[in-house]
Amino acid sequence: MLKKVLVANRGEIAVRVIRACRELGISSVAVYSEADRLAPHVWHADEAYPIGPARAAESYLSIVRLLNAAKRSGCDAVHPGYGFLAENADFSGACEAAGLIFIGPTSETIALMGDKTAARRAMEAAGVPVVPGNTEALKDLDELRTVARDIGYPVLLKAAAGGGGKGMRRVDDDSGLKSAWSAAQREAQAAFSDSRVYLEKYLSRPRHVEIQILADGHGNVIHLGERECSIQRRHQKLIEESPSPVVTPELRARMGEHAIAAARSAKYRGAGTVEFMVAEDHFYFLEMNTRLQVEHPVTELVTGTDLVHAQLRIAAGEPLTLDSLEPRGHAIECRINAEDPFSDFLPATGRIEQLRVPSGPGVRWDGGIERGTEITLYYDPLIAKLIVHAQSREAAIDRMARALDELIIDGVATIAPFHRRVMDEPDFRAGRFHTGYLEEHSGLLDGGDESDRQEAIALAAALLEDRGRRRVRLEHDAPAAGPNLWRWPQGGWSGRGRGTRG
Ligand code: MV4
Repeated sequence: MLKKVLVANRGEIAVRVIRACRELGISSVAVYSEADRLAPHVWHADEAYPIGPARAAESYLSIVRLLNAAKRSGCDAVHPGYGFLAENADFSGACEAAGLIFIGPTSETIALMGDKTAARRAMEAAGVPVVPGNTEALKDLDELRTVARDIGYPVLLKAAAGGGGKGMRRVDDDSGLKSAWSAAQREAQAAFSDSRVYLEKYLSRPRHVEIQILADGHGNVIHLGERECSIQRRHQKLIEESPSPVVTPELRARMGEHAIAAARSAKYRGAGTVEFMVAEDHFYFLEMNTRLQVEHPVTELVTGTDLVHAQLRIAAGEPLTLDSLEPRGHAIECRINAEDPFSDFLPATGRIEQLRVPSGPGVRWDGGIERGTEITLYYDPLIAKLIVHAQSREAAIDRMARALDELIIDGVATIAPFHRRVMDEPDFRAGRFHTGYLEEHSGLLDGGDESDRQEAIALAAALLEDRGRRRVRLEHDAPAAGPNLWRWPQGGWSGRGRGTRG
């Protein structure tokens, strides 16, 4: 087994990985920026090394500083988490060159999947369905016009070095080609220092369904079913679940086989995700993510598998002992972002003054915050994840609503109230949604009216006084007890309306 792992990350994912290390008897090493001296991931770890200023470019994104910390700590492996350098082929290559095990696939696999046209070629060769379009970067406007007419409008221009929705341009007819061509190239150059673009047929309102895979170094590859991630805002996932309401056992088996073929053709090692778009009974390869994903817990809950344990075991050279299996029950994750959902998801900052974390049956909290944690603009707004598991989708939604009711975060705005509304929204409850869900339900983002705000403030005040969260008042808060107040009041504490006071 590995002896000591450096976690090249912060926040909830660093805590998640450190916990897994402790469970497997592996020492953990945290790294921290000047803004994170008191952050939870630092005290969860066995040792911790400063790696520079708050700015990520000078700390969590500094390959030299991370490798220096790795060397000083004497670790044998590096876990990148997600974000930061997790899908950076230079970083994994530098770890390998320094004699460290990079917990993830090889730098060749990362580079292959980072180039979207190369990935499309590899997938096509492996027999995995890809969206109609071209698999080489476009040379000029003439070629763009030819390919666009060939596959038929509408089409979507995408950055070859892209992913995550940056640099995409939809074109509806010949007249839109020229401006889209230069705009897409300009955006791609600005975002990825690589102006290459290519074309895909535009799919209307696809669902985003992704398959979790695990591959060991001995040729074993399994899939662990799908995650439904269609509830997004500007390409940021907000709610994920497993299984998907639209995936049948037959579809799961077919998508799973293609995901396994994709992983094999990329000589994949470790945990990975094959993203598909699902539109009208067809599914198409979108991207492969060569990392552990934010939403991995929903898969863990329905498959009974610990994906971080699996990553650590695979990195240590152990063979997989699991087999692909059908999901049990239903899991949902709500991302708790420090953003104001009623002000266009404006990032929120400040100090976590009060924190009451939900618990009870089927509830999991993966957090990177504590009372007193400072939320700054230096890092991602994802501060925690609330995940539930229950026997059915309906029961899981009810459980999530209950857990959100228990959650109190005071001091920094979060999108928890938005999630609470979604849990009551009929289309979500019915599983009727696609990637345009939020645009079609913009009412979910209205308001945060004054009474909501006042209620939240009153609840936080109650917590400060250690009275807990009360939808009903405690008996000693009630007016002097009338004759019928021994019963739970239906019409409030006055007793009126139940015929007890005339
Ligand atoms: C598409 C598409 C429609 N047609 N490609 C957005 C993020 C990037 N990974 C790919 N994306 C899309 N690619 C074709 N040919 C629609 C989207 C898309 C989307 C995809 C997955 C999840 C959410 C999305 C939200 C808007 C657009």
